[in-house]
Amino acid sequence: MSYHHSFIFIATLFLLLFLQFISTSCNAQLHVDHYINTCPHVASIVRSAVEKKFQHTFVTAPSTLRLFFHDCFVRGCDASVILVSRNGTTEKDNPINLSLAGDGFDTVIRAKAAVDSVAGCTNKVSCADILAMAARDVIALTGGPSYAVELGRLDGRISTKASVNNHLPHPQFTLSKLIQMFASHGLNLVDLVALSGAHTIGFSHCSQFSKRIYNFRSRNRIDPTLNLAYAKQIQQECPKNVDPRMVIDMDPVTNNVFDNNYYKNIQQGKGLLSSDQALFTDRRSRSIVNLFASNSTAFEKSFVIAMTKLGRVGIKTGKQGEIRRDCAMVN
Ligand code: HEM
Ligand SMILES: *[C@@H]1O[C@H](CO)[C@@H](O)[C@H](O)[C@H]1NC(C)=O
Ligand SMILES: *[C@@H]1O[C@H](CO)[C@@H](O)[C@H](O)[C@H]1NC(C)=O
Ligand SMILES: CC(=O)N[C@H]1CO[C@H](CO)[C@@H](O)[C@@H]1O
Repeated sequence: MSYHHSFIFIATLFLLLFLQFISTSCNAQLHVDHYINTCPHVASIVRSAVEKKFQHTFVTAPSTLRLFFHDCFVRGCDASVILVSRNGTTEKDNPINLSLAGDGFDTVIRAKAAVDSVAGCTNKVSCADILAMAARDVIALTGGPSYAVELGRLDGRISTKASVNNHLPHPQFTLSKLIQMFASHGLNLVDLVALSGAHTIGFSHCSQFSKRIYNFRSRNRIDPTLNLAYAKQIQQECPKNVDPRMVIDMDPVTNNVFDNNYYKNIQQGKGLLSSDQALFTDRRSRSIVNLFASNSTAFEKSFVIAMTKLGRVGIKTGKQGEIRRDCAMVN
């Protein structure tokens, strides 16, 4: 080979490696303007569908936000949580789903229909991206921060009941266990504390905390980290043989507003779930709670960063996924 030929050979090799690098880095990454050419107005189409549903029922907000979290923690943000099966074997059939309000699923189905009804957008936007945008919209609708959502996720084809086990945090988890589970998804302690602030809106079934008010550590007593007056209040709302469908506010003060009051509550022993209160009881996270309680800008900034990181968990690109025509079924 002449000097000239080997130069061309090496240059071509470098060019190919470079192109491969570019294409994999683009495929592996999400972009806020992913739909700029295919469906440029997707964000406003989703927003108005979500707004419409929110005006009909407030539950739209907490149920959609929680659905996004559950989707991302189980097999990544791929809308696998929305898949249904005739034989009842998908993620949403796991008993934990009892607490996933149907309105969250309905929000995505409606927003998808709105997107598909716009010429050019039909079957161009993934259900996973629609869920990520809807989660952003409900946060803003309840008074929280708004932010640009990274897009370009594909929808997964697999959803199993079993994959939910060991992938979602339980309200009885210790802080160490929570830290471990969030870290396995690339989320650090600040992200954990910030994302837990989502419990500033929404509802919890009595069973999620009844041990704390009636049978703490299998003894007939109240969890000592609970504010006593608050414990008595939630005992009133959740008497011993309460209807299992009964739910109560997660934030006893401003439950319909996405604010930093969640952190002020847990400073006072008014964290409804044991996992909420643990953020203040444990010294490792207490200073973060104190910061978010005193500075809502700091909370909002950290929350947006953490939501963006959450939205990158286990995303599917290329042959790993598809754009579902019907969010509830694989193509
Ligand atoms: C840190 C670990 C977490 C635990 C242990 C946890 C646990 C729970 C539990 C037990 C409920 C009550 C469910 C029910 O009975 O209906 C709940 C509700 C909720 N969670 Fe979490 N969660 C955690 C983190 C998150 C995160 C990261 C988000 C979102 C970013 C989130 C958003 C919500 C919302 C919005 C609700 C209210 C749902 C509704 O009203 O329909 N949670 N969570
Ligand atoms: C349930 O249905 C899915 C297809 O919808 C199938 O792949 C799976 O094997 C079925 N599981 C059982 C336990 O029948
Ligand atoms: C609150 O947090 C923001 C953002 O981190 C920061 O810029 C600001 O200085 C803080 N405010 C106070 C009063 O500490
Ligand atoms: C919304 C939903 O799919 N709910 C189901 C959750 O799981 C229980 C049984 O574990 C079903 O009865 C619900 O229909």
